[in-house]
Amino acid sequence: PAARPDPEPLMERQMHAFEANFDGLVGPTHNYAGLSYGNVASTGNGQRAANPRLAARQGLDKMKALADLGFRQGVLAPHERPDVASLRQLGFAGSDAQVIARAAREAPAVLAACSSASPMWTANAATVSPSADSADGRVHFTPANLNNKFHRAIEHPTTGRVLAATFADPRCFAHHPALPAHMAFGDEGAANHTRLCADYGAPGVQLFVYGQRAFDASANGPRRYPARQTLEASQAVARQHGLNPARVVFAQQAPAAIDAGVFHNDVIAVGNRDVLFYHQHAFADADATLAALADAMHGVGASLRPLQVPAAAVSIEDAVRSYLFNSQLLSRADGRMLLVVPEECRHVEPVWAYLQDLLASQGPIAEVRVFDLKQSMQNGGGPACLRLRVALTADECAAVNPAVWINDARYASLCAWVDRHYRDRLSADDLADPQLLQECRTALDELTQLLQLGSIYPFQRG
Ligand code: SUG
Repeated sequence: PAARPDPEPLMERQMHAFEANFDGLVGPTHNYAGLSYGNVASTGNGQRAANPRLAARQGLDKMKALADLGFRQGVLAPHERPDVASLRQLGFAGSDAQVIARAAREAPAVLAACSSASPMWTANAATVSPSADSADGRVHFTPANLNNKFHRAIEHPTTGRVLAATFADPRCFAHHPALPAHMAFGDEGAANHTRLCADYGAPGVQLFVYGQRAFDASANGPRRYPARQTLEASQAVARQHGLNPARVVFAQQAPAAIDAGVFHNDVIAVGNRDVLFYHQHAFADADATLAALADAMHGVGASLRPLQVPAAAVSIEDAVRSYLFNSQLLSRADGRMLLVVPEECRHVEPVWAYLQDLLASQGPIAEVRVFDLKQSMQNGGGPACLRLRVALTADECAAVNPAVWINDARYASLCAWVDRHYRDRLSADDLADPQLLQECRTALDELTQLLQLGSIYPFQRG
C-alpha cells in the first residue's frame, strides 16, 4: 500500500491528534441468554427478559452526551442476528424460517448463541494501534477472534467489514485478518489492551494484558473461570501492527481476579494518556508490570502516572459488582480527566465513597459522570465495553466515513430508527420467532444507508 501522501511535520501531527470513541449500536436482538461463563452478570441474568429498544437508547444517549461535551464520538453498526449462515454451517437446513424453527426445537442453546447482540461491546471488536506507534505510519486494526465463546467467535468477519467500511482509506488505515481460530491464540481485542502516551499523536506504549500462556504448561492460569486472552495472541497482534518492541509491555492478569469474575482486563483497569487507573490486585505481578511500563514510558519521553486503587478501599468483588474500572477515562480540553462510570457505582457504597475521595484528592481525575446502561450492564458490559478507542490525527479523522460521527442530526435519526424497528421486550422464547430475523434485516438494510456502509451484511451480499 502507498505511504501517507503528505506527512505533516511530527509536531503538527501531535498537536492535532485526539482520541475518538466508536460505540457499538445495540442490535435488535439484545437479550439475556447466560452465554458467558466467567462473566457473572451474564450468567446471573440469563433468561431475564430484555428491552432491546431501551438498550439501544441507553447506548445512544451516552454517545450523544459525550459528543455534546466535545468528544469525538462515532458509532459502529450491529450485526445480522440470528446468524442464519452459522446455523446452516451447523446442519440446520431449509428456508431461513425453517432453519430457525429447527434450531429452536433441536438446539435452543445454539439458536441463542447465534442470536446474541454481543457485537455491541466494541471494546472486543478489535485491537487498534495508532499511526504514531506503527512502523508504516498507519492506524492498524486486528478484529478479535473472540475464540473463547461461540456466540462471540462468529463476530469477526462482519466486524472486519464494518471496520473496513468505517476506516476505508488504505493510505491511513491497515486492516488485518483475525488471528487463527484456536484457543492458543484466543484474542479479545482492545478490552485487554491499553495505550499510554504523553499526547495522542506522540509515540506511546502499548500494554497487552493476557490471562494465560498457551504454550507453557507450567504457567499458572485461573482455576475456576477461563482465561480468554493468551500471551501468544497478544504477541501476534503486536507483531502484526509493526510495534516497536521497546514500547510494548506484556503483563499477566492476576488469575485470582479472573476467578472473581474479571473476564477482561478492562473490568479491573483503565488507562488514558499517562494515567493508569488500576486495582491493586489487577496484575499477577503489579510491581514488575508498573516498572516495565514506567521504563517504556521513559523511553518515549513521558512519565507514567499510576493511580492504584487499594483493595482496602474497593474489593475485587465490589469492583466487579460496580464496574468501577469499566469506565471511560477521557481527557477534557483543560487537560484534566473525566471518568464515565455506570450507575451501579452509585449503588455500591465503598465505590461511591472512593470516588468522592478521588475527586477531593486533586489528582488527574477532576470529574465523574454517571450513566444508566443497565440493559448492557446486565450482560456484563459497562461504558468501556461499549466503545472502541481510536487515536486519530486530523488527516486520519478526515478519512473516516463521515456518516458514522454522532451529531444532533445523526443522533435524532438513529433514535427514530431504533423506535421504528426495535421491540421493547425480548425473552428466550422470542428467539424462535422467524419474524425477528425479518425485522432485523429490514432495520439493518436501512441502517447501512443511514451510515453509508455499503453491503456489509451476508443477507445483502446474496
Ligand atoms: O463477552 N457478554 C459479553 C460482555 C463483554 C464485555 N466487554 C468488555 N469487558 N470489554 C462477554 O462476556 C453476554 C451475552 C449473554 O449472556 O446473553 C456477553 O456476551
